Amino acid sequence: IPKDEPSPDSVSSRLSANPAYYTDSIWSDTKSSAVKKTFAEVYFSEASSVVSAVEWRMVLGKLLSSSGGESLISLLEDKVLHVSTEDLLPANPEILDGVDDLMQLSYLNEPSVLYNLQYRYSQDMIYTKAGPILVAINPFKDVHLYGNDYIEGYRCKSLDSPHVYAIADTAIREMMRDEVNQSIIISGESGAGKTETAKITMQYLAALGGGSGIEHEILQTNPILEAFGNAKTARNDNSSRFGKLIEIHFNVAGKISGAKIQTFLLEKSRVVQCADGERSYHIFYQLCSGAPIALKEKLNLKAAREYNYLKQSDCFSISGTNDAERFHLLLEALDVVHISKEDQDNVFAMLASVLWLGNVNFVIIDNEDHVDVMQDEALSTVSSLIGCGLEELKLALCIRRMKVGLMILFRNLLYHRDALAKSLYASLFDWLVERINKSLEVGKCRTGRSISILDIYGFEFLIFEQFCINYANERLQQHFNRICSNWNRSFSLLRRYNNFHFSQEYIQDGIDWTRVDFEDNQACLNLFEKKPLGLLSLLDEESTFPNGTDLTFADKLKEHLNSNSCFRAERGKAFGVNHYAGEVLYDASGFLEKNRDLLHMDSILLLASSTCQLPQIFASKMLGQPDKPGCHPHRSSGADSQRLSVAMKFKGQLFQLMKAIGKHHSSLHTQTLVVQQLRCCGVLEVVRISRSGFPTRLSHQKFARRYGFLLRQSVASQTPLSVSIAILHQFNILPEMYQVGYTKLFFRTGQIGVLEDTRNRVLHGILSFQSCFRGYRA
Ligand code: AD9
Ligand code: MG
Repeated sequence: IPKDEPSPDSVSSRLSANPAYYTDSIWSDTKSSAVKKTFAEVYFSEASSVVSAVEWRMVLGKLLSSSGGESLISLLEDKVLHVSTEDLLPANPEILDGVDDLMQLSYLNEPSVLYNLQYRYSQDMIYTKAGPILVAINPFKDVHLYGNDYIEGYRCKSLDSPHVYAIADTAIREMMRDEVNQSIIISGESGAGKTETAKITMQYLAALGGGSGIEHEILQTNPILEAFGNAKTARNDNSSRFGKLIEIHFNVAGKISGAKIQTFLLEKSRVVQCADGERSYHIFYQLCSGAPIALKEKLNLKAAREYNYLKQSDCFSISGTNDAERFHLLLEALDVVHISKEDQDNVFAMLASVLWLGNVNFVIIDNEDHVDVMQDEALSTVSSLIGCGLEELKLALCIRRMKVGLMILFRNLLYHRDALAKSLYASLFDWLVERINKSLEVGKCRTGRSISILDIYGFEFLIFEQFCINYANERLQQHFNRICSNWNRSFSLLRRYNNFHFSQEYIQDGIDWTRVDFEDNQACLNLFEKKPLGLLSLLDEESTFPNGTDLTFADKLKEHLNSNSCFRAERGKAFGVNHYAGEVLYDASGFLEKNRDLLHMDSILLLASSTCQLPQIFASKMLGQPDKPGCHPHRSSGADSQRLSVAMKFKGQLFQLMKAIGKHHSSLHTQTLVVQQLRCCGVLEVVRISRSGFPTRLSHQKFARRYGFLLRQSVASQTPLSVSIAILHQFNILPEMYQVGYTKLFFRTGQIGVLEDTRNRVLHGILSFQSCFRGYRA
């Protein structure tokens, strides 16, 4: 649009008349006009898939002029367009490109934060600080940021640089110095890199606190728990399907003395059912491809393709992963945590029995309204692997005749078979964690010093397990909000003192300080926890009704919760919950069944009658010994063993967890680039609070070098410190806006922007002059 292009003179005069945009770079909202969208696509074509995921797109341009609510901006290739001034956000001067703490940005807005993260990411700087938070962006490749050299670099150095090692180092130092337990909470969406981050953190702690050998054991728990608790999903080839809190204990000398692992809500349903292209737990494929011939024969083990549970999703391998090799690494890890060869064989027998159970089938007996178990290889193998008689097994799998149609009876039988498979697997997982904990047991000389790392699986959509996990994330968010609010309070004195300047900052930065307080998610938590009319109570109530179905549950929700602002009624079995991370639509299908999680009493008695050790242990746990604090299973008078509902058990665990991490000091890592996640985790809010100090720091040398030429008098013989002070005076920077340190200058938000603008204009003048001069000579 060339005719709109203003003359350079009018640009600079408008710029100086418009101090709000003195950096003359701005972000423009491209959603509001079709013309702008074209530019946006050109500009951000590479990133468009990421950005469009949250329907958010901003491009960088230059402000040419601004009047009457309209602005003229230039984009790439000298394209110029009119936009509403309201749609513009100020961008930061170049000198702040890629700052390692978002607190240092002169202008804090989403595009600036995203630009900064992208700028760093493009140079493999995957970590960025945001005040007390460490943001990590998944590199999806090996970045050379880890290993012994790096560990040595960070060891006890109290470095403030953005790295997960620095976070771990701070945790150790503060634990030792203040004798306060520490927690590191890792949050982010599925595939964001939480588990990898947790492992990197553990490696650092092990390197610093190692010596006794126990650190090696602790690290070896990772391949074990990943084999049994991780699976390939659509989003992540190694997705954790359970939550984990590992507490690493230290002695008075700062050396690791032991550890304790707590796990949450293993996704049991994956054992019997998984979506196309996904896999069941890694261990099954590892066992099938890696077991030595003798073990295969002993367990009558076939290839993964032979098992119904594994073949239903038509996905057997993960590119770049060798399951057989992993199996051998797993055997080594099991040795390290002192699980005997005999116990290992017992574990593999249980795994094989789960696989074979999936192949057990039923036949409809002609002319009788009767369904029977098919007597085949699957049935006999299960019976020998579980260590029970064939007849007992048949009896347990065949429920008594019910007055229902044959097809329903058939379905019920499959359901009971799957329930046994799921509960065998879940019991095995719990047993394994218990055994690992025994091996890592903290010695008698407990010091009470520990660092906990929480790696809980991220926000996902739709089904029951995710309903529980999203509830847990909601609680964690509240915990985080509280930490930050406390932190906020500690800044409030400073803020009151500097009230005047802060209000100036608001105007310059476009910062809305009224938004600094964290959005409260109590309303959503109430929606879950309220009694008797909350999501969890209603779910439990409906689960106890014999005639309750997923549909009656969904209807009840709509009846009682419709007026709740965090709840949205949908058609059929669907309902929406307004989480802090955004609205999530749930499908109540399977909620009741999964919440009841019943195992038929016949199945439990079958396990109890086993001649093998593991099934016996599992059965006795099911029959009433509380296997975890907070869970008090009891035997009901009915035919079924009625345990605490899954949701209530999970709630109990969650409260314990909050109690545990509530006592600690926490720091929080968060993952991924997407703006929505930054919003979810309140990253911008934290940075806003942090910025009430003096976030921009420059050494005297750098400052003098960059701005010294602007001084009217010669400074050739002066020290960088005196040059710096002369610059500050010449530009009338208010004393409240900076602090002079021994080696550095500290500035309040936005100050560097003013100086940069002056510098640019002077430089621009000099360059124009030089080009005229060259033209004349030519
Ligand atoms: V889930 O909620 O358990 O589905 P996570 O745990 O957030 O998820 P994970 O740590 O498993 O994600 O990371 C996914 C993949 O990203 C890993 O398998 C690695 O291939 C990749 N990744 C993550 N972090 C790093 C890293 N720091 N360096 C290199 C990484 N690769
Ligand atoms: Mg994970």
